Amino acid sequence: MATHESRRLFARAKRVIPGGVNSPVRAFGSVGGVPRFIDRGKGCRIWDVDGNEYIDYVGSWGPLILGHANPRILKTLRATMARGTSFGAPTELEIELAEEIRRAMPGLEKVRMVSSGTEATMSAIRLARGVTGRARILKFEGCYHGHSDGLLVGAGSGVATLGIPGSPGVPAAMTELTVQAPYNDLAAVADAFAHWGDELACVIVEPIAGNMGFVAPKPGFLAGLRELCDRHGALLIFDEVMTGFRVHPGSAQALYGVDPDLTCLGKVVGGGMPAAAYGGKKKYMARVAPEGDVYQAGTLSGNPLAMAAGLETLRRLAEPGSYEQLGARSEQLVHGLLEVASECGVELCADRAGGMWGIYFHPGPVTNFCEAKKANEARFRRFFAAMLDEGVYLAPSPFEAGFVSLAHRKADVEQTLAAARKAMKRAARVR
Ligand code: HOZ
Repeated sequence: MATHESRRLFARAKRVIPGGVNSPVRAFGSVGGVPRFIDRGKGCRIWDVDGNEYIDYVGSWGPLILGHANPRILKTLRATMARGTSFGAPTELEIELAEEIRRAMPGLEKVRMVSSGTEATMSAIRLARGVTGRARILKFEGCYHGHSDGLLVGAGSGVATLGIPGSPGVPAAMTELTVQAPYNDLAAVADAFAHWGDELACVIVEPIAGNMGFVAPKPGFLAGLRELCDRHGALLIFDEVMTGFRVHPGSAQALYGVDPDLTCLGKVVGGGMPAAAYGGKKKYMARVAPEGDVYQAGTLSGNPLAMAAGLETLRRLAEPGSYEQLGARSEQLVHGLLEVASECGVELCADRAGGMWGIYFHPGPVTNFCEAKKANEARFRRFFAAMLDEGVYLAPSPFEAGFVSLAHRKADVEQTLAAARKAMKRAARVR
């Protein structure tokens, strides 16, 4: 496969951009090889600058649930753009998107738009601290909630991919306020509450962990968190940046029937443009400035292009059959990959929900970060590289979930599985 143009651009990028990329995991550091510079996308496919075609399971890391260059999104963007790109003043589109979110997720009685998932989680935590007057927070090992200081502890995603515990530049005083527990371990959370009880402002959790691969919550885990938070006067925050509108029409909170106090959204709600949001119960959201005293602001918050793309995406998703289709595709993929692995004598476990999925080269089950880290990384690297050669673009890290979109057809997944059959044979040679 020709990669000289990507190579050339990567070398050029490294001269002006740290590591040649604008987000660490894109550099292919843990999987090796040259990161593909993308020229264009259409539906479930992308083409790199060397003209190679790939079936894409990254989907811009989740936002592109309708696929690349979706005609409805492009049409609404063109129409919105013609009226101006940003005003720093309110527009009707912001209300429409907030209303659409509340319709689908009634727990978000009020919603504040921001521009990235990092901003959403950071702001929700500030709000939880403001509401409770407490400073400590509890997060789970391997969960990733963006790159704000207090959350870069035991984080998944790029931090796990780089294999680093945290980051220089984060003062110890910030992370001292972050208590950690293993994912899916209610007893550890109960212990943390026993120890820190009236100091914990909130528990923040990815209701399905997607930044250490794909880890589903055990039955009762999320409900148990709800109960512990209620008992100790802490707020429960669901970070649904990844799962929001991805795993169920009402997101993971509807899928598991657990009602958090605050929810963070991102990715899908921006429809491929930079938008994110946090919201929740009115009594808490009333504390957000200017209605309340907890400050948070942003020049491009509620940007009209991002609102228009998000709104059109949510409207398309609300049409009948969307989630059945996403579920059928991820099921076809995961089931097929397990079959291929078993044919090749490779230990693999896999799981999915809606349009989100993940695999581990591990006999399974994987229920937390410690287990996720035991998966065979060398085998993943081999599989990743072989899939790329076969024209399938997976996330370049074993610690990221995969995504299917409404543009992935049955035949695309069949083609992927044919590629996987060859790639798995190559992965099988790695011990
Ligand atoms: N943290 C993102 C995935 N969980 C990666 C973002 C990116 O590199 O674009």
